[in-house]
Amino acid sequence: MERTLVIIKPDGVQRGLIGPIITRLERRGLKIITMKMIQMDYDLAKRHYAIHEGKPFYEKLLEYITSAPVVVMVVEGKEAIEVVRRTMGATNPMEAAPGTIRADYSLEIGRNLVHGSDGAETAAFEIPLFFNEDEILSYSRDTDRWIFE
Ligand code: IDP
Ligand code: MG
Repeated sequence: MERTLVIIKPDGVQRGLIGPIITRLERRGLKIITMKMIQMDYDLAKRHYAIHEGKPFYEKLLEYITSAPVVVMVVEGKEAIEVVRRTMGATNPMEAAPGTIRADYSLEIGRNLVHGSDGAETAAFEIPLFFNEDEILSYSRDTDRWIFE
């Protein structure tokens, strides 16, 4: 089982899309193992998006992600990192495949609703930025055997 960090960004919360976005993840069979609503401060945003420092969109990205509350969660499943990325769709909603969260609910790259870790190393770096290990729950679901072979 793999873990990945998912953030419903400020536009997702403001637009009332927490439910629909979580539904997309849940109905695929992914398991939410911790979740909370926070407003990211500038320092946390800088650490989370450190990899993008110096890029033209960096300052606007920090402004966007800190502008209002976000919902942050850890999602678990087989190949959860790739599954979440594919469920979200391409970074630019214009290029995202129909049926993905970004394609179905958004239009612009700077308002693309969701974040998902892009690899195992990234997930291992990002999850502890938001959660202590004791906040992450370990539980089984009776449906797991109907989701995982
Ligand atoms: P990702 O969220 O699909 O992993 P990244 O390349 O890691 O995409 O970029 C992080 C976030 O920065 C994007 O989700 C998007 O909100 C924002 N972003 C990326 N590229 C641009 C851009 O060219 N213009 C404006 N915002 C961008
Ligand atoms: Mg990324």
